[in-house]
Amino acid sequence: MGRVGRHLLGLAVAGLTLATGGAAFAELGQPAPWEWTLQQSGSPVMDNIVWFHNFLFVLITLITLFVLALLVVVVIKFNAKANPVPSRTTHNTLIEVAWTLVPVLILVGISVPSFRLLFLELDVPKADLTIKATGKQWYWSYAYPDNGKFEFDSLMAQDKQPRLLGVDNEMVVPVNKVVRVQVTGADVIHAFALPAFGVKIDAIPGRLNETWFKATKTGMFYGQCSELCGKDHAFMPIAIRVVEDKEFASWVETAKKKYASGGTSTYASAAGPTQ
Ligand SMILES: [Cu+2]
Repeated sequence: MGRVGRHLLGLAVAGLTLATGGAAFAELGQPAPWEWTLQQSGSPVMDNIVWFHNFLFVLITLITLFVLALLVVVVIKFNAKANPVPSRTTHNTLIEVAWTLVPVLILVGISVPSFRLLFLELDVPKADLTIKATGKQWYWSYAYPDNGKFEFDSLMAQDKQPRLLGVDNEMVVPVNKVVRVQVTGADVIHAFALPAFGVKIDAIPGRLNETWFKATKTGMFYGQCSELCGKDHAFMPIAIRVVEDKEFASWVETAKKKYASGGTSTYASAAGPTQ
């Protein structure tokens, strides 16, 4: 093996080590240093998003390699030296039909899983519990209308890890339950986004948006406001603690008492003039 070959091998090994090392760092529900793929999935919707992403990645790689191969063939076989007398052909019905039809078929092939995913995200299944998330400048409020109608604010906690993602009061949900999240904004447009659950939806004043997730693992999951909403846009994280049913029930009991007086309910104008 030549010197160049050895260098290339060295680079490949280094790259691979970095990649696997990066993956090993990856913790569930939060970003990790050197992360270069999607966050580990924690919900069925995210499973599908990951699958769709990988499917498109394979497809786009094959197409790119095919076009590259064609270009290489043209450059080698049809340059002025190798092919001094060019052909005068201008039309080839078969090829023209093929290069129209094949891309159409590829797009149709993409659209089927794409629409399936869109409907999975949009069609909220029968929910086990509803939480209303209200984006405010610059924190979130979570209301639990099904579990005692309490509401509390969730602000970024300076002293908590992970940095800029830890909050004082997390949203708590039971594992393996369909959680319907109703999202609105109290002042300006925010966006409720949590990568591990494949959730991202705008929080718009005067409008109630709806999304859902079913957490399949217990643990902490972090997201951020994803709509530029003012000077502290970067400091209104979303933290969701997924727990077992029993733990959730006891948390609800504590929360009912703890947040009972928290009647500072600044409900968004979504509950406006029609009520
Ligand atoms: Cu915001």
